[in-house]
Amino acid sequence: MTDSVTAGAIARPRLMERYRRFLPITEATPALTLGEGSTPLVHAGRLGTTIGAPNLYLKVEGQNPTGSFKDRGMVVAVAKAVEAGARAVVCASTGNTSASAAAYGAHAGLEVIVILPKGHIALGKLVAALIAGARVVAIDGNFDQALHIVRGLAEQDDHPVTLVNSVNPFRLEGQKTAAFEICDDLGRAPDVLAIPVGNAGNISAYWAGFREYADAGHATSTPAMWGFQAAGAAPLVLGRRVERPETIATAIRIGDPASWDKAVAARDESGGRIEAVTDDEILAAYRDLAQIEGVFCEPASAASVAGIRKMAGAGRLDPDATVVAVLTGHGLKDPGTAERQASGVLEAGPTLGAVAVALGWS
Ligand code: AN7
Repeated sequence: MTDSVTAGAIARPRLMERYRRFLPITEATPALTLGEGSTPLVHAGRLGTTIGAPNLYLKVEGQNPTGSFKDRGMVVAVAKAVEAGARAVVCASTGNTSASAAAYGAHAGLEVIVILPKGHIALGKLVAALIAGARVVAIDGNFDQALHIVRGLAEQDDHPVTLVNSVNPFRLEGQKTAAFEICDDLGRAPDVLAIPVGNAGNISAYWAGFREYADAGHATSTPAMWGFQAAGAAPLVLGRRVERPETIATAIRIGDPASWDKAVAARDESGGRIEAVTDDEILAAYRDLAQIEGVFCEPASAASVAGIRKMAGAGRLDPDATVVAVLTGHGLKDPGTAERQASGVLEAGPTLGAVAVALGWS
């Protein structure tokens, strides 16, 4: 582990330092960092105007070190694991948690074990875990079954491992800092916070963050929390577990969210909603984010913008509302979906004339 501070780390403060007073950090907590947090809040005026939400902002969490919001919680969870004397960490994952655990575990010198649903992990996530040296076990089952297994592994006395899924409370502590950043950047809390929901940890963390920041006097209001699930994996919308969740948004292919009760509380206490969006709606938002705003997120992340479009279209969004959509992960995580959704490469011979023909100029 390193204490070094680079020039970049000064411009972009360490998450655990910036919000130390809101985090469970002690003198004994190692100053772990890979440069997480302090991600951009981008005004999406063109796309927002198109979909009926002109004051739409994007919280671009793909700019975290391993390309997703998971790094905010993982830095705290791994630091606290080191503080407690852990030698190994374990998680189940739809991909991003494993990439994050592998990186922070490597940086801290811990062994990392990840259990994944075979065949349903986007390539960029899988290779990130593997290159960092994590031991990866793919099961013939889904995320919910993998989470059940890692809970069991974490209870085995002969192989002590710390569980770093979002059932580890330090994960949500770290993740709530994104709500602080949004309030700091806007100078106020948004009216609506739109967020994809899978295992339901992040919506719970954001709600805790907005409440704590308001309680501390840093904001005068809290947003309505609008969570969006994929239609084929929408247990919180249906009010019951989904045995066989299916969606192109593999990150949120989860049928039995661990933070179910916290997410429902976030929805109800904030005057919010949790709704479903179809894979087609997700993919349309995914393409539009890239093509109209230049922001390339992964499919699951686009559920937040798909949801805003759907609610605005149904007349359920005040067009004057300040809306923040959380884009949870980077588009490069899932190159396969991007390739299938994008237009193809034009080919031409190595001459000006041939290229002009390929471009339709002559
Ligand atoms: C890009 O990596 O569950 O509702 O194991 O990767 O807090 O689960 C990922 C979840 C949204 C949903 N967007 O957040 C995992 C995992 C992206 C994600 C979610 C995930 P939660």
